[in-house]
Amino acid sequence: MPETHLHTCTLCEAMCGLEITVEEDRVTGIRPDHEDVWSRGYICPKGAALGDLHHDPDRLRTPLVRNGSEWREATWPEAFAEVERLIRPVIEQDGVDALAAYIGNPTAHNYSLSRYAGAFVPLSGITKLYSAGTVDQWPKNVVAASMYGGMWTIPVPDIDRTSHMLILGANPAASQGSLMATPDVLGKIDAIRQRGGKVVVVDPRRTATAERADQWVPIRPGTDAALLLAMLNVLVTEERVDPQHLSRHARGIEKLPELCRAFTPEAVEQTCAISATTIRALALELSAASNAVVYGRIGTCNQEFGTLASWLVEVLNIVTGNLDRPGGSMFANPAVRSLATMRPPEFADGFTFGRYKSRVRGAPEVLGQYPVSCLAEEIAEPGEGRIRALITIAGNPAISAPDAGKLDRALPQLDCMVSLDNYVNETTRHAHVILPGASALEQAHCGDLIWGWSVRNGAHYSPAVFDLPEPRPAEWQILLTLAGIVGGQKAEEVDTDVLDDLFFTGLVDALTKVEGHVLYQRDAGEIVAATAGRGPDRMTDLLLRTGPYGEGYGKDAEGLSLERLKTFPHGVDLGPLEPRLPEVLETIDSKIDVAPSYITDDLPRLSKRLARGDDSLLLVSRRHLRSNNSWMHNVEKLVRGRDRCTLLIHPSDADSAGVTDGGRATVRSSAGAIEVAVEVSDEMMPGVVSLPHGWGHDSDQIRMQVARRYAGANNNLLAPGEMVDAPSGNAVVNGIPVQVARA
Ligand SMILES: Nc1nc2c(c(=O)[nH]1)N[C@H]1C(S)=C(S)[C@@H](COP(=O)(O)OP(=O)(O)OC[C@H]3O[C@@H](n4cnc5c(=O)[nH]c(N)nc54)[C@H](O)[C@@H]3O)O[C@H]1N2
Ligand SMILES: Nc1nc2c(c(=O)[nH]1)N[C@H]1C(S)=C(S)[C@@H](COP(=O)(O)OP(=O)(O)OC[C@H]3O[C@@H](n4cnc5c(=O)[nH]c(N)nc54)[C@H](O)[C@@H]3O)O[C@H]1N2
Ligand code: SF4
Ligand SMILES: [Mo]
Repeated sequence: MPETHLHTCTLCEAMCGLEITVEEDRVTGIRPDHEDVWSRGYICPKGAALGDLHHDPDRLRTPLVRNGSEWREATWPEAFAEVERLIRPVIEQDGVDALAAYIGNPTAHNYSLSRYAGAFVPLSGITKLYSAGTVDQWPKNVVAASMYGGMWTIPVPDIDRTSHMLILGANPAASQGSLMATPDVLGKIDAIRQRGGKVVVVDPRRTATAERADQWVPIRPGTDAALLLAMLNVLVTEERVDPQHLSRHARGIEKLPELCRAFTPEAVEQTCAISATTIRALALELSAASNAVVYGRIGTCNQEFGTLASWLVEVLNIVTGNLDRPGGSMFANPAVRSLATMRPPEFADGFTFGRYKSRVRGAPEVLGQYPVSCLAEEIAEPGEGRIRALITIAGNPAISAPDAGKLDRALPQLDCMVSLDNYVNETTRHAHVILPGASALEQAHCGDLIWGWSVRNGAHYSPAVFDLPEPRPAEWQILLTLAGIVGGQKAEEVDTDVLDDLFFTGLVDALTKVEGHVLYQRDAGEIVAATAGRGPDRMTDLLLRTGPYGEGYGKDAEGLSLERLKTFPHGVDLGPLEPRLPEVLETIDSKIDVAPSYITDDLPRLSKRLARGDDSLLLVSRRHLRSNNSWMHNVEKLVRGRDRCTLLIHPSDADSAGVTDGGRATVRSSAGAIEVAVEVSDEMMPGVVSLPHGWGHDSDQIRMQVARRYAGANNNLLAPGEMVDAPSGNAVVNGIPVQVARA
């Protein structure tokens, strides 16, 4: 008899509700859950492929231990013993500083990892952290920390109510939205237009999102900050700066006129490749709309001026009075607060940056991390403080990090590399031990971090579809075991329940000391005793009960607990976003810092950019609906068909380079060269070429049969590792100077 299970898709921020049919332990169908209160029947082809991922014969279900160039399957105790055998001498000789962790993107989406990455770090004592965050949203984190006092206090477009949306560097037609969690973004873009509003897309490529909008404004990569400053300049000159209710909550607005004075539309038009007339119109339309929102995403982060651009997105929303107002840019209020959003103790007196520097290139730390491109040299460069051991958690930096070739050459130099991952891929092939996590269907799900930037408030719990087969540990147990081993315990003696209790009790204890928290001055022992279970469920129960809609351990009988949430299989809708100022602010004076000097100090670098000519083709990245970063190319039904790893190039540039549609091209940068198929299209603006990221599965050491047949090429071989956005250290993978020639 077929059974039906409801589950949330964890692949992207849309968090779609799925209805999964299982017959004899096999997924036989995945359809949208039309009753899901959040996604209301929306789904994309990736969600429908969760069954293929679950049944993928290449997905690891048993730990692998490397023996020279061979892998052997190991039991869990053997695998952990091997970790201990390799890691112990490194720590004994060089201390825990010789050990680094790399945390990848699926961590944010995975029930175990999202909760326990935050436990793993303090329990293990690891100090060197790298993550996909510095090839992603680090500029946003710097901006949010500096302006609002929380690195994850990132406002989200109120897309359901806005009447004017200016989108820069995002293509939700492929990505489904990012730092803007909602299903069916394109449907919502249509709805803005249907209610008489306007949508403008600023992007070097006429994307499918731009096609759906009212206007496409092509922009030279990396110049969004200049465009936004010029828009600000117009608002200042035309006396349209009108922050309204925000004046009460903000300081530093008066600094803005001086900061943008030199950036007139005429001063930036050549650099941005956008006419002064268009820039004026963009600014005036934004300020004239009854409500409006500026939204910038990866194209405005992964670039030379990522922090300035991300800051200016906030500034424009503030000076037009659109922050924290319906139809503008608002703060979500997640039912389950993510531990990642709690301010680390080292920043108790406010955020500072560059407290210490990386060993090899002297890169300043930003929010506790160095640019991910430092990882390769920190491993490869001999000397005191060298990284000798690495733990990767759900990450594939050998593909996703800039200067990927350098990292690929550095990883084999590690004395110990452990990967918590479901595949033998470009990164994990270098590991000594691979510890497989669960498939998305083998674990329950309840989102936390992602709800922090959702366009409505809500909560959703879905039980696992399949039990995790014995004797496989859940990923939170794997992380705790690794923490125990790194912390000095013998592998066979690590008791994950003890560590879980230790972390949980510590967390509860800390919350009872936070003034204003529901648990303030409550008895920690009683709270712990009143929270049943273990692992992510217990953590979720605590954070749900103490969250904004929680029952508060006896304070509100109607409030949410995990038990109560489970009675809503299609999720609970907690309503549209509501104004949250000033309560959401965690700056020292509870005001928005509109012009943080740490960020505005970077303006001279932008001024210099205006003087620089543009004689080279610039490379940008793109995504595709049927793929997810680097790791879903092993699902035949998602990858078959026309080659998607192609170089998009404008006809005039194709002519100059001597390449033709369907032919092959060599793309070269200062970091490396790759060969790809050419797709000539006027959807690119002249002077800019585009490649997808996440490809390059041609190594014969990976165990992904399908991906190897659709290998493509890795565009991060072209991204020079030293190119970073200065204030955040975020990688510049958009706007790389390249040469294109016939292969
Ligand atoms: N050129 C260029 N580079 C980019 C980008 C770009 O736009 N252009 N985008 C950047 C961005 S935004 C990001 S987020 C990064 C992503 O960078 P990464 O996070 O390093 O890369 P992913 O491709 O997401 O790799 C995820 C890994 O997790 C494994 N995995 C998947 N699910 C699970 C799970 O449930 N448990 C465990 N344990 N493992 C799992 C997969 O097998 C894979 O190895 O790439 C960045 N790199
Ligand atoms: N299907 C699918 N969905 C995904 C992912 C995936 O790999 N596949 N990855 C997920 C992840 S980890 C993330 S972070 C999100 C990212 O979500 P998005 O931010 O929507 O990412 P992209 O779809 O890559 O769109 C980025 C756009 O920026 C443009 N761009 C490049 N450089 C510049 C520039 O300098 N200025 C401007 N204005 N535009 C520029 C590119 O042409 C591209 O159209 O997507 C998530 N969702
Ligand atoms: S849009 Fe697709 S990948 Fe994203 S959550 Fe929905 S079904 Fe999953
Ligand atoms: Mo990302």
